[in-house]
Amino acid sequence: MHHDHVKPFPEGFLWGASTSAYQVEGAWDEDGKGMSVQDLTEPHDGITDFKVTSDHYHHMAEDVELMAELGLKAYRFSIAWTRIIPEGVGDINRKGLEFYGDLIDRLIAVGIEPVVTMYHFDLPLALQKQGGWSNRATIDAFVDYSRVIFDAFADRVKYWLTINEQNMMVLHSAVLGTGEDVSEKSAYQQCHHMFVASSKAMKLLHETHPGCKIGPAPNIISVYPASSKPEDVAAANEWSCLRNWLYYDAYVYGRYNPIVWAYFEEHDLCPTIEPGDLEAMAEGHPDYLGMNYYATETVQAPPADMEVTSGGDQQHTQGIPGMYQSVANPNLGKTQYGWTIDPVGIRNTLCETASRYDLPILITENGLGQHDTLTEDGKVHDDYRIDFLRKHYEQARLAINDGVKLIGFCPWSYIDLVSTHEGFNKRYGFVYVDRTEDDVKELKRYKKDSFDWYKKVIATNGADLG
Ligand code: BGP
Repeated sequence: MHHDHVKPFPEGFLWGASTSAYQVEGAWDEDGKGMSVQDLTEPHDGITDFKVTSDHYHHMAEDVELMAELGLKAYRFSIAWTRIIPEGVGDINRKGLEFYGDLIDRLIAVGIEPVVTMYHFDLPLALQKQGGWSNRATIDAFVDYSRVIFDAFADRVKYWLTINEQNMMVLHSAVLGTGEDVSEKSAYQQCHHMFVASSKAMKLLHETHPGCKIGPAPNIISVYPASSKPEDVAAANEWSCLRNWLYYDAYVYGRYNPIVWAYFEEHDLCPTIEPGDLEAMAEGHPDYLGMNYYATETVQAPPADMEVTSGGDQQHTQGIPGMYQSVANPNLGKTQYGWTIDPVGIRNTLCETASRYDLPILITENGLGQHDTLTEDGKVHDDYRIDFLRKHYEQARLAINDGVKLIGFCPWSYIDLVSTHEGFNKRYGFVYVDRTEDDVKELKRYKKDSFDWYKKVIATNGADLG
């Protein structure tokens, strides 16, 4: 809808930035940290592993100083489960608690709200060896881990996020390094266990720390029909149910989406549900919804002889025979890595989500992955990133005017880090880290042009997006 007078961003808006532990910290085997499934990744096809990354573990004080200079109001980071409980269950690693305690204290000292993701793609390897999320014991392990980190940090951390992109782990287990390319049937069983685990964690936090807020962080996007053909609209609706609403419906309403459940029945994918599981799901309620948004998808009804030759990645799928087929959207450009660029799509996605759930929403990720060039005088002229983010902020502000309770926006990423499967050269940060795929050099930090731009945006509470 058109707004004659566009209201500004609300006071207290959480101007943030995001990272995740395994992609930014490095120090993969230091100070008592156990191994996660990500630590199995080897360098391949000229792409680095996750052992050093941006070495935030050893540059944490410097990185927080730069955050303070940027003026961040919030910093979304994840806790590596294996730094806290190296084997996934059992002994607690005091040094891991100290590292995150120190980070949280430093953030608070400079007025930055910590937003903590409890688990971001880095399941402890010891749990994976016992079946990972296919094993119901992982539910209890996650709840025990939750109790440890709530007890340690919930006196200072108000905003929590349970599981990052559960939907992408279920749909793209191979790409996201979750250990194995699982069958669809077992992926949905794992998914069910994650629903129960995250619901129990939400309930636990509410019982033990009533002042805190907790929510999920799936990857949510509008799915457009390729045409006004009713069959294309049905394809878009069904894919959206399977990739988006299955997750928010389970987190918010504690139940399975009926369209998805029918798909499960049709394809013999129904998870085994033990007594008490649905009650647990119904008892965990998010206070807000995290949302990772990068790109929209456009789909049509699938041809009868449709073949799928690759699993795709977070923003790329070929389709599901009998449900939908992805097609290019002629109205949208693409990034260097083939993801569509759709700023209006963030407004569409926010409005669709708000009208379904009417909860506060925090954008937990959004950004542009692109090669950057460090000039001889130590600059990075990333006007393409500024343009990308500006357009998304403009649309987010319009979404607020449409009625969305948007409480903050945390672009991916605060600092350059290793992409999930496309290496270090796919950069997202406001801060450049000087290293290549195979040479970590000195990991010196440089402020990109987008750093100065974002600093001004934050200082004006979004009034100056220029
Ligand atoms: C999301 C993940 C992040 C992040 C981002 C960019 O799916 O939550 O961890 O990496 O996408 O994706 P990529 O690194 O594949 O470019």
